[in-house]
Amino acid sequence: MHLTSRSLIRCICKIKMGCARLLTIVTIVIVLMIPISVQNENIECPHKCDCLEEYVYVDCSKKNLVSVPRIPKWVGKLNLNYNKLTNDVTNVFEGLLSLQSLKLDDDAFTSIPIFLHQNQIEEISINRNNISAINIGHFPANSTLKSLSINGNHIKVIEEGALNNLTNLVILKLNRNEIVSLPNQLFKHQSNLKILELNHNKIHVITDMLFRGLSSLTTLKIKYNNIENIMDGAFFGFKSVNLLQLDHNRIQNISKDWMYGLESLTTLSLSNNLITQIDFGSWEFCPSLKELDLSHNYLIEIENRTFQHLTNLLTLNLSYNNISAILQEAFSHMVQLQILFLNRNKISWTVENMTGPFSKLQNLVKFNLSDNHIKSISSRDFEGLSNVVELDLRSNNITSIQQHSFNSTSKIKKLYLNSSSLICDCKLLWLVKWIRDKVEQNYITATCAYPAEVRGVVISRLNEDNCGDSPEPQITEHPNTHLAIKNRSTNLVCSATSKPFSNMTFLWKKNSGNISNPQVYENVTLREHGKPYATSVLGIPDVTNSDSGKYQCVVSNKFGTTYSSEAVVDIVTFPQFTHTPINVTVKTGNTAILNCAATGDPPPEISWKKDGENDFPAARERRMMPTSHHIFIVNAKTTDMGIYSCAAKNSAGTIIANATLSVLQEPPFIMMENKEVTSGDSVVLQCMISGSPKPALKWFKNGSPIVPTERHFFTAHDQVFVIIGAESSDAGHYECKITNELVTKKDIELKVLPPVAITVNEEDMLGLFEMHGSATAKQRMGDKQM
Ligand SMILES: *C1O[C@H](CO)[C@@H](O)[C@H](O)[C@H]1NC(C)=O
Ligand SMILES: *[C@@H]1O[C@H](CO)[C@@H](O)[C@H](O)[C@H]1NC(C)=O
Ligand SMILES: *[C@@H]1O[C@H](CO)[C@@H](O)[C@H](O)[C@H]1NC(C)=O
Ligand SMILES: *[C@@H]1O[C@H](CO)[C@@H](O)[C@H](O)[C@H]1NC(C)=O
Ligand SMILES: *[C@@H]1O[C@H](CO)[C@@H](O)[C@H](O)[C@H]1NC(C)=O
Ligand SMILES: *[C@@H]1O[C@H](CO)[C@@H](O)[C@H](O)[C@H]1NC(C)=O
Ligand SMILES: *[C@@H]1O[C@H](CO)[C@@H](O)[C@H](O)[C@H]1NC(C)=O
Ligand SMILES: *[C@@H]1O[C@H](CO)[C@@H](O)[C@H](O)[C@H]1NC(C)=O
Ligand SMILES: *[C@@H]1O[C@H](CO)[C@@H](O)[C@H](O)[C@H]1NC(C)=O
Ligand SMILES: *[C@@H]1O[C@H](CO)[C@@H](O)[C@H](O)[C@H]1NC(C)=O
Ligand SMILES: *[C@@H]1O[C@H](CO)[C@@H](O)[C@H](O)[C@H]1NC(C)=O
Ligand SMILES: *[C@@H]1O[C@H](CO)[C@@H](O)[C@H](O)[C@H]1NC(C)=O
Repeated sequence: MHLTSRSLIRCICKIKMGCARLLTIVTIVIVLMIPISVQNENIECPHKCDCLEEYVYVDCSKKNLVSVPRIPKWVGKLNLNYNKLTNDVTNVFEGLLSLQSLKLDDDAFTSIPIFLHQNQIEEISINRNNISAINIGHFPANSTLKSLSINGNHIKVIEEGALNNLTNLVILKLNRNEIVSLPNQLFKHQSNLKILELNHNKIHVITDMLFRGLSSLTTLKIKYNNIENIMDGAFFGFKSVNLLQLDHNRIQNISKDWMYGLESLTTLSLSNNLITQIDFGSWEFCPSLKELDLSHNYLIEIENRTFQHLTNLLTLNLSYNNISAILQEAFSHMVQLQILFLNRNKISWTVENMTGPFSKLQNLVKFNLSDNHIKSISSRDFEGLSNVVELDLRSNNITSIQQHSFNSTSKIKKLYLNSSSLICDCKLLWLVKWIRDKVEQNYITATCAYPAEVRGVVISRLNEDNCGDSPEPQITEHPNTHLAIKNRSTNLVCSATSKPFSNMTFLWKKNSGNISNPQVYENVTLREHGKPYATSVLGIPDVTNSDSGKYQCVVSNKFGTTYSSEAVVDIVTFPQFTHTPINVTVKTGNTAILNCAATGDPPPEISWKKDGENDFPAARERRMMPTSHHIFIVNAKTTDMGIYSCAAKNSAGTIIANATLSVLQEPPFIMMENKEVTSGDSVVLQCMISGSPKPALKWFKNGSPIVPTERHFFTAHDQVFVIIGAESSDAGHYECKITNELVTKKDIELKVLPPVAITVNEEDMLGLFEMHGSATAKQRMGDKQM
C-alpha cells in the first residue's frame, strides 16, 4: 500500500463514488489478486488511488504481469504499462463498464486486443508493443473510443475498413511504425477525428483519396516519413485543419495544387525537406497561415511572388537554406510578420546591393540574420523595421556598418553582433555612440580587425583617439557615362586606392547582373603623387546594341567592398553617307543639285556650309531648297561658286563631304576685228573677254599655236597679241580660243598688204559657242579703229 497520507487526504476531500469504495476495497483486492498472478509474488495491484482524476485510477504498471489481473468493475483508468502482457486478453475487459482509459504501453502485444464487447472505453494506448497490422474486427460498432494511440509498434499494414467502427475517434496516433502506404479512404468514418499523427513511418506518397472524410481534423502530423509526392487535392476537404506538419520528408516542390483546401491552416511546417521550388500562388488557398517553417531546405532565391498571399503570416522560418538572392518585393506581402529567421543562408549584402528589402516589415519584432555572408551593412538595409526589438547578426564577417543603418530600428534592444572583422576607422564612431545610447551592450561582442592598434578591441571601447583611416577601397575614378559607337570598341575605366594599399579585386556588373566573359584589363599598381592605385578597364571590343546598359564596378579588398557609381552606356551608330555630293558645274541662272544624305543612330542631321561658312549667298537669298537626299540651288550665280561641305552629325560624331560648285558665265568677247595692215606696221590683235572663272586663252595662227618671238608677244593676260613690223608672212587666219568648261573660239583674219595704203574693213564674225555640244550662239562683235 503506497497510498500516501497526502493523496489520501485529497482522496477524501475530492471524494467520489468509486474512490470511497476503493478505500474500503483495496485490501480485499490485494488479497484476491495474489493467487491470480502466480508468477509475480509481490504483486500489489491495484494499489493506487488518485482521486484528482475524474475516474478511479489503478496503476498496475511495471509488475512483470504476463496476464491481466482481475480488474474490479469500478476501475476507471487502468495502467498496465511495462508488463509482459500478450494477446490472450480478449474478453478480459468485458463488463468493465466504468473503464474509461486503458494503458497497455510497453507490453508484448503482437496485435490489437479485441474490444468487441460493449464498454465505455474512451482512451486506449498500446504504445511500444509488437503489433504489425491493424485488421478488421477489433473494435465494436459505434465504438466509444475517442483516443487511440498505437505508437512505436511495427505496423506495416492497416486493413481497408479496419477503422470503420471507430466513428467517435477524436485522436489517433500511429507514430513510429512501419507504414509504407495506407488504403484509400481509410478514414472515411472518422468525421470526428481531430488529431491524426503518422510521424516516423515510411509513407512516400499522399494520395488524393487517403484523407477523405476527415472533415473535423484540426491537426495532422506526418513528420519523418519518405513523402516525395503529394497528389493534387490531397488535403481537399481539410477545412478545419490548422496544424500541418510535414517536416523531415522528401518534398521538393510546394504547389498550389496540393495546398488546395487548407483554408483554416494556421501553422505549416515543412522543415528538413528537399524544397527548392515554391510555385507562385501556392499560398492562395491558405490565407490564414500564421506560422510557416521552411527551415532546412534548399531554397536559393526568394522571388517577389514566392510568398504572395501570406498577408497574415506572423512567423517565417527560412533558416538553413541556400538563399542568396532576395528580390526587392519578396517580403512586401507580409506586413504582419513578427518573426523572421533567415539565419544560416548565403545572404551577402554587398552582392545584393538592395534598397530596403525588408522595408514593409513594419511589425517585425525578431529578425535573425546570423550565419550568413554579410560583409557590410548599408544605410538602407534595415529601413522600415520600426518595431524590431531583436536583431541577430552573429557569425557574419561584417567589416563595416554604414552610418544611419539603424535609423529606422528605434525599438531595438538586443543587437547580436560578434564579428571580429570590423574596420574600426573613425567612420565607425557613430556606432559606438549608438550602441551606448540605444541597445543592451552585453549582446555586442564585436571586435576590431583594423587598424592594427585596435585589433581585438571590443567596439564599445573605440574612441576618437584610437580610430584610424578607412582601409576599404576608395574609388578614385568612376566609370563614365558615355555613348559607345556601334562596331567600334569602348572602355569603362575604374580606379581605386586604399590606405594602406592592398590587393584589390574588381568586379564589373551590368544592370546589376554579372557580365559573362568580360574582357577586363587590370593595370599594375601605379604611383601618382606618391599615391598608389589600381585600375580595371572593362573593354568592349566590338560594340553591339546589347552592350547598352548600366555598368558598375565593385572593388573589394580584404577589408571590404566599395561600389562605384553607375555609368550609363548608350549605343550609337556613326553617321555614314548614303549620298555624297560630287563636283558640279552649272551655267548662271540654272539649278545646281548637290547630293547629300546619311544614315546613323540616332539619325544624323544634315547641314551645309560654303567655304567653311554657314552664311552664304544661296542660303541667304533663299535660293537653296533641301529635299531628303539633296539640295537645289536655284538661279545659280557666280557668287555661289565655292566648296560646299555637307555635314552629317549625330551624337556619335560628324562626317563631312566636300564638293565644288562651278557656275559658268558665258564669256562675252569685248572686241574682235579683222584687220588689214601695211607691211612694216605694228599690229595689235585683241581678244578681250570677261566671264568667270577667268578662262585661259590660247592663240593659234592658221590652226597652230603661236609661239612668241621677238616680234610677236602677248600681253594683258594673253588678251592682247602684238606683232611688231608686220611682214607678209604674218598674214593669215588668227584664232583666240577660250577654254573653261565652255569652249569658245574667235577667229580674226589678218591681211598684210604691201606698204601703201591702209583700209580697214568691218566684218561680221561668227562666234562659235558650244556648251556640252548643245548650244550655239551668235555674237555680234564690235569694231574699232586701230
Ligand atoms: C548599389 O550601391 C551603390 C553604391 O552604394 C548605389 O549607388 C546603387 O544605387 C546601389 N544599387 C542598388 C540597386 O541599390
Ligand atoms: C515481434 O513479432 C515478430 C513476429 O511478428 C517476432 O519475429 C519478433 O521477434 C517480435 N519482436 C519482439 C521484440 O518481441
Ligand atoms: C464493426 O463491429 C461489428 C459488430 O460489432 C463487427 O462485426 C465488425 O467486424 C466491426 N468492423 C470492423 C471493421 O472492425
Ligand atoms: C450505431 O449507431 C447507428 C446510428 O447512431 C445506429 O443506427 C446503429 O444501430 C448503431 N449500431 C450498433 C451496433 O449499435
Ligand atoms: C518540382 O518542380 C519542378 C519544376 O517545376 C519539376 O520539374 C519537378 O518535377 C517537380 N518535382 C516534383 C516532385 O513535383
Ligand atoms: C521584383 O520587384 C521589383 C520592384 O518592384 C522589380 O523591379 C523587379 O523587376 C521584380 N522582379 C521580378 C522578377 O518580378
Ligand atoms: C569569417 O572569418 C573567419 C575568420 O576570419 C573565417 O574562418 C570564416 O571562414 C569567415 N566566414 C565567412 C563566411 O567568410
Ligand atoms: C538617418 O537620420 C539622420 C539624422 O536623423 C538623417 O540625417 C539621415 O538622413 C537619416 N538617414 C537615412 C538613411 O534615413
Ligand atoms: C597581392 O597579389 C599578388 C598577386 O596576385 C600576390 O603575389 C601578393 O602576395 C598579394 N599580396 C597580398 C598582400 O595579398
Ligand atoms: C595602365 O595605366 C597607364 C596609365 O594610366 C595607361 O597608360 C595604360 O594604358 C594602362 N594599361 C592598361 C592595360 O589599361
Ligand atoms: C572637285 O573639285 C576639287 C577642287 O576643284 C578637286 O580638288 C576635286 O578633286 C574634285 N573632285 C572630283 C571628284 O572631281
Ligand atoms: C572641306 O572643305 C572645308 C572648307 O571648305 C575644308 O576645311 C576641309 O578640309 C575640306 N575637307 C575635305 C575632306 O576636303
